[in-house]
Amino acid sequence: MTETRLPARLANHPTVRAAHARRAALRDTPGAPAVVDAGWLREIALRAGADDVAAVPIDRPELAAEREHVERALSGTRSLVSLVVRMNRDNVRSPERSVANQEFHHSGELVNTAARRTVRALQDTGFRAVNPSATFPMEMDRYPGRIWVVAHKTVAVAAGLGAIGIHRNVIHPRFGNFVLLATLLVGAPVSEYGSPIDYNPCLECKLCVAACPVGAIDKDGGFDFLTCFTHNYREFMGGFTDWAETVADSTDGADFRHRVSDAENASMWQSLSFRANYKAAYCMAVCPAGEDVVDPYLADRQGFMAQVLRPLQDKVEPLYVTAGSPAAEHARRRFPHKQIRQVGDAGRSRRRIDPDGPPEPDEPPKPDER
Ligand code: B12
Ligand code: SF4
Repeated sequence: MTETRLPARLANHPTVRAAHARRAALRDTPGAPAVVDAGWLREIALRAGADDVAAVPIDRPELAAEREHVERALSGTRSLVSLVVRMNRDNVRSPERSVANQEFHHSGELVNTAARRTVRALQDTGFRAVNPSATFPMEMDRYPGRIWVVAHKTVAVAAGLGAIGIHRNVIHPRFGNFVLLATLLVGAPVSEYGSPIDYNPCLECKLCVAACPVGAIDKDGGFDFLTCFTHNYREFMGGFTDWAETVADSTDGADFRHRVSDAENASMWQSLSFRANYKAAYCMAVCPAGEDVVDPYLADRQGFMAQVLRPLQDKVEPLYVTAGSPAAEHARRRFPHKQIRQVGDAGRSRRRIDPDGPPEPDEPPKPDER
């Protein structure tokens, strides 16, 4: 590091003297780090709560789209470190939404904590590092554009911690898709990097396709972002805006209650007061892939479906779809016992700024269709 000449007043300040002393000591320590030791990093991350970890250099071709975003969060990023935290499978599989949501929220906290603790250890060893949020909060001033700082799935795949299944979640070779991910941005090289795995743990069983209540997952691996966003994220940004507009558009309390049920309002209150709750995640719940996960499926496939898939398919619940969408048709055909709720288009603000996006729907949904 090049030293700039400091004015005497600053050079004699106790903080500056202490910093100089510490730097000198570090210089004199044999093997003072210029490179993060991969073994040390792994141990720190596992002790911090991660279940698996691997690093990847920022100049890998598959990370090209991440570079400008990562650079904005930590200029001079050299390596990305992917952390994996396991979720408890039967919690994610439970048809009771409060059980699954609790698991997602708690695992989100664990992965954020593991990431933050690892960053603290890196900092204290002399490295620059940041841990962008694993889930929310994100950069909402960019909404409806890319609001996430770094794409954790892309990094995990590049680092060799799994591959993307038909449902577009990362499947870890051992833990299956029952994992949440975080990424550390580090301003130094790491001594050893991971590489993509040479097979896909996805079994192509298509249970995820059968489980999604709004047909967001195509059996060939296509994923309809807006369909998932409209239903699963009903109580997140897009659905909330639609809900607020419904409040504004209602003529009085009775009209509002006609449009939105008490249970839906209570659910929105819960999401706003505690944390936004997902409506599904059934694709993840039913996925049998992964060495630690697959046994019950292999032992009795019909039994697995009866125990895991069917309760989610049978659950009576509202399904949020836009009028005339393929999701509305899918829901009506496949899940006639569920309540179809036609809502405003959660993705419309994105379309307003996207000239290539589909046109606005001709008419907003009528109250009696909701
Ligand atoms: C955006 C996002 C979503 C979007 C889009 C999902 C997607 N397939 O990308 C929505 C809201 C639908 C979503 C849903 C879910 N998500 Co999400 N999500 C993210 C986020 C913020 C970025 C994803 C990403 O990298 N996309 C880019 C590329 C890599 O993804 P892609 O699949 O190739 O491309 C899709 C997107 O670009 C999307 N898209 C296209 N245009 C637009 C425009 C906008 C504005 C947005 C937001 C997205 C979008 O559609 C593409 C087609 O698939 C990450 C957190 C993070 N910071 O990384 C979590 C993350 C991917 N989500 C996660 C989870 C758990 C879920 C849910 C299970 C949540 C739940 N509990 O229900 C569902 C699963 C849905 C599914 N089958 O994918 C986990 C996945 C863990 C794993 N094992 O892979 C992550 C990594 C969060 C975490 N910290 O662990 N998610
Ligand atoms: S449910 Fe089956 S098809 Fe879908 S991602 Fe998992 S293993 Fe692949």
